[in-house]
Amino acid sequence: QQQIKYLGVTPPIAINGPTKRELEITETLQAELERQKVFESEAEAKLREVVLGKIDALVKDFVYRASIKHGLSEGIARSSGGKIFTFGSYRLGVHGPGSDIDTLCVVPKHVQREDFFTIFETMLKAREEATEVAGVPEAFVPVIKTKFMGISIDFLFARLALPRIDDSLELADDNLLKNLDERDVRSLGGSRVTDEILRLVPDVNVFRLALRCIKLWAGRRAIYSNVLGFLGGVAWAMLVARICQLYPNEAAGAIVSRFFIIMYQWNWPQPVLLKNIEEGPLQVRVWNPKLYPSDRLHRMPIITPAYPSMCSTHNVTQSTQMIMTQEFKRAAEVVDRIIIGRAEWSELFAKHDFFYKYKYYLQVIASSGSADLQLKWSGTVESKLRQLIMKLELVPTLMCAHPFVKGFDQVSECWDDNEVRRVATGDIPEEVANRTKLSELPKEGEAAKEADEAAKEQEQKEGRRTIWTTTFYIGLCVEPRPANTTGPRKLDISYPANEFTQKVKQWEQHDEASMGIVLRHIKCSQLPAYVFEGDVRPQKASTNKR
Ligand code: 3AT
Ligand code: MN
Ligand code: MN
Repeated sequence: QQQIKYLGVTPPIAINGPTKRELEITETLQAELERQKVFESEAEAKLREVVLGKIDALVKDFVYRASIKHGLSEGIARSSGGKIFTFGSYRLGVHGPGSDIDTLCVVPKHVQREDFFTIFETMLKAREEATEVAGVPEAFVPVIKTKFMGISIDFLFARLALPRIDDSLELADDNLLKNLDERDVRSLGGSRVTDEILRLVPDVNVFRLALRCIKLWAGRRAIYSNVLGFLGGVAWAMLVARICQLYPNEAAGAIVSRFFIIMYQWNWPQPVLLKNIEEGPLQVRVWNPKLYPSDRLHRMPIITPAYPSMCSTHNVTQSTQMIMTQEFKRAAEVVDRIIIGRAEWSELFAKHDFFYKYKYYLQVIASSGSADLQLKWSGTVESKLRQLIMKLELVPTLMCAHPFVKGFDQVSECWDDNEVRRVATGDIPEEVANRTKLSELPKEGEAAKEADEAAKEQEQKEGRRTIWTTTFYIGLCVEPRPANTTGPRKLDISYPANEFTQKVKQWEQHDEASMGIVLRHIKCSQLPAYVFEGDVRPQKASTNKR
């Protein structure tokens, strides 16, 4: 008997094509996604191509100039090449209007990382199309962020151990990673993973439409965030890719339906793999729960397909896993109804109900006196929130600690220390509330510094201080009181709370005088109006009646 060829670590579940109904719901899905504005316009798509052409030329020019600077001859400098690769949502073909283009600049071995943050950054700044050029050389994955002709671009850099980089170069060969700096290996990772995902799906267009649906759904349901213990873009892409492998001839609407059913029933911690994990030429760790106890802690392992394979879902906790599982279930039920014509796709994309769901919430309030500082401080606090979640999960009466996917940034104008203290503890008096507004922090340091200049000027003129706060929310699900007992259910979270504040204060740039961190336990009725974003507040609960 002839063996069927297939992509993935197991044979497909079914190889049939779509039914008439499945084609219909795929069409209505496409239409709903258009209505929800997930696609860019044709003009924007063209503009992106123009931008990519220009930056490809710019990178080649950079390699030439850096080669000359390092003393190479004109001829060799000319033939040194240089090539850009894209990754992220643009490369996958699931980007929306306003998405950035994640771009990797690959250069030959004589061009240094330092050249990237000097020569290339200067060349970018000199271009009139480029606005907001900001290099972050010290990041774990160093990057230059820019806006070019209105399109955001993240530039990564990788130097290969090759004398020249031709346009025909591909990044799939693991041997390319030999003798590279760790940062170069990391920078290459994003591109290698996206390329591999696209190679491992049976039909790229089906994959794209299904993934767009899943991304929109996960965003609306507030479960799209790697940092806070849900899944990030790459993990969602790999899950959808796996379902595509299992139903290689299905239409996108059917893939979405199978996606929710299979993910709801998935036998975690069995990993989701797009191919078998491979060993490779480097002395680096590849995900392996048999070998590494820390890898056994991963609750929902979703493993990247390019060497060195890693777990993309390291941050998932008991609570976030539980919440995602509930969302898979809800979504599977909605899609079931869509299939039989009893619901519309728009219902799948209904907004989350996080602020209606719990009786108690924990506010985590990070504050400081400058936007530039607040950017880093709130980022530090956010990156440690999952450790708080894990500690809360150990509190016996707490069934679930549900982090909300984003913090709310506010600015307050304060007259005196007392007002500053009240703002930092989330206990804002009415008169200060009038001087407080929601205001997203600038995305990067330069813009933050400008905001700080303006604030300082105002302070000198009017005597009021500007205080930045970022408030994160954690929904607390408390075990119901056992029958035939009375009085409020005890919930003591002081231990995890103290431990958390101590942890974040260990940050090397923490300064007690200028940065605040406060945890505040509130009832749902105390939630500030801004969290409802214009929706109606829930009615006062009538639990005491009965
Ligand atoms: P958008 O459409 O751009 O919102 P995306 O999936 O392209 O969605 P990003 O541009 O934020 O999202 O990220 C693209 C990739 O870059 C995903 C991940 O491999 C990598 N990446 C993102 N943020 C970081 C980070 N802080 N550190 C390291 N890698 C990151
Ligand atoms: Mn992107
Ligand atoms: Mn990006």
